[in-house]
Amino acid sequence: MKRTFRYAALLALVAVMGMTASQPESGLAQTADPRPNILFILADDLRASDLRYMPNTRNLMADQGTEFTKAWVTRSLCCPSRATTFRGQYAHNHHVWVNVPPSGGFWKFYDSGLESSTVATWLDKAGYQTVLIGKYLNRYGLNRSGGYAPTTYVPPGWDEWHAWEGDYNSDTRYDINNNGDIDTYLRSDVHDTDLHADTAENFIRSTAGGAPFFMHLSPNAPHAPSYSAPEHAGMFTGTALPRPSSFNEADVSDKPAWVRSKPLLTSAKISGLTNSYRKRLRALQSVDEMVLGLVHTLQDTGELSNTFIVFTSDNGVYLGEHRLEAKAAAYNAAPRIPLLIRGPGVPQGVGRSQMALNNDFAPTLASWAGVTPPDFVDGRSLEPLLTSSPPTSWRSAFLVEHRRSPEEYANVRTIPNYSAIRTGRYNYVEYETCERELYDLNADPAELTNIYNSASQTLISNLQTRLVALKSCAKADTSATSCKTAEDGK
Ligand SMILES: [Ca+2]
Ligand SMILES: [Ca+2]
Repeated sequence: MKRTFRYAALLALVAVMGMTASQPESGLAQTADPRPNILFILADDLRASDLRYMPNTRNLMADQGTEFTKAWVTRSLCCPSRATTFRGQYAHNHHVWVNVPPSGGFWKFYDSGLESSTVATWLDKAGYQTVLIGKYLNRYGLNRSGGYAPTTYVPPGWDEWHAWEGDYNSDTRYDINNNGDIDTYLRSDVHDTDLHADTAENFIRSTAGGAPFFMHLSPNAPHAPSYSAPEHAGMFTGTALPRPSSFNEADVSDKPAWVRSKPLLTSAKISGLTNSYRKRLRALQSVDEMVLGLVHTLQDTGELSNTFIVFTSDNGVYLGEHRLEAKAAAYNAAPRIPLLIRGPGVPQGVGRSQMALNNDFAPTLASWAGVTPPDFVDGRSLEPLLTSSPPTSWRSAFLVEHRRSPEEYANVRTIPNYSAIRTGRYNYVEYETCERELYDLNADPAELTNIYNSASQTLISNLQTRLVALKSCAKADTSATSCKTAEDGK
């Protein structure tokens, strides 16, 4: 539904109620929709630990909201994770496995018809004003061969559309599809995150007082090459690369062959990672300022108290942990994401250690909007955890999965296919190579010692049984265990 149509509908409603359009604004405000606005902010490749360098976000979202200290994506790669965010499904149920066609990317999502039912279409049908600003899905704005082909296409469910075209790799210019018009911007004129922030603030101001909005706001930061605004150029020039105990893991004899084949990081490699890390932190400063500007705009327009704000990421990345870069593996840093939520009734300044997944985003947004999500959704609403008395029973495990494709870039395609189960205590990984990994996260949170060969057969067999149920779980298929049942282990 278009905004103009909604405004006409609101006027009609006002007329039916015996009021006239010439009444003062307070008369209109009384008829306004009481449902909350939803602002969903999805950073790209942000690590949970990066939040320490985002003071506004910590202050406005963590101190004034709830922080999920164990939030995860179930496939740590951009496009599959974003498909999950829009649909609430594990990758084995939406089948968008990678970033490039034919097994993934925008084209897979489009060709499979998955756009016909997303959190945007659900909320749009319920009368929400929906808007996407920033990155949509990898390969949007590229043709099937990967050539640059900016598009005027707008997927169903979106009333307003300000989507990034193509890759994130031009030092000089970029294109945005603004509601069907392709506009070109110069980096020397406007930094992309700042442009998205302006677009978002303008949208909030233009819709304030009308139907509730759902905004999917997805900056490219801090994804490589981590462009930053000129005013942040001098920051973090001496900041050290984090070196957790898993950094440049000395002994990888316990690890599968694809990790054993990685050499120790050289000092040149570590300098490169340090440089990348500093660029990431600089790029994040505009995201942090964007959060501040949006909260102020919501406050100015009187919408803040009735707006849920989610701040999260599509995946983490490795910065030398286990000698790795990039993502898609099952070790902590890539599937871990930051997750901060504030809004009406959400406890402030508290943490939740229950497992929250990207599968849960779409059903959580639906529950805030009063919409029942479709049967295919695997995730669950996080609403019960956003009260002062969260339930004592919650999922006790979830699945992390990976399927490689020959088209995908080397850091991803060299990881053999695997399915992994994470419980509160264990991370157990089964590779297609028949290699196995098991980490006791209580004794070895850095995942330095694979105990598969010394673990009890009972433990292995319990984890295997649960993994079998998880990797084929599906709600729509009555012959499979539902993902909720498989995660609950009951
Ligand atoms: Ca990403
Ligand atoms: Ca080791």
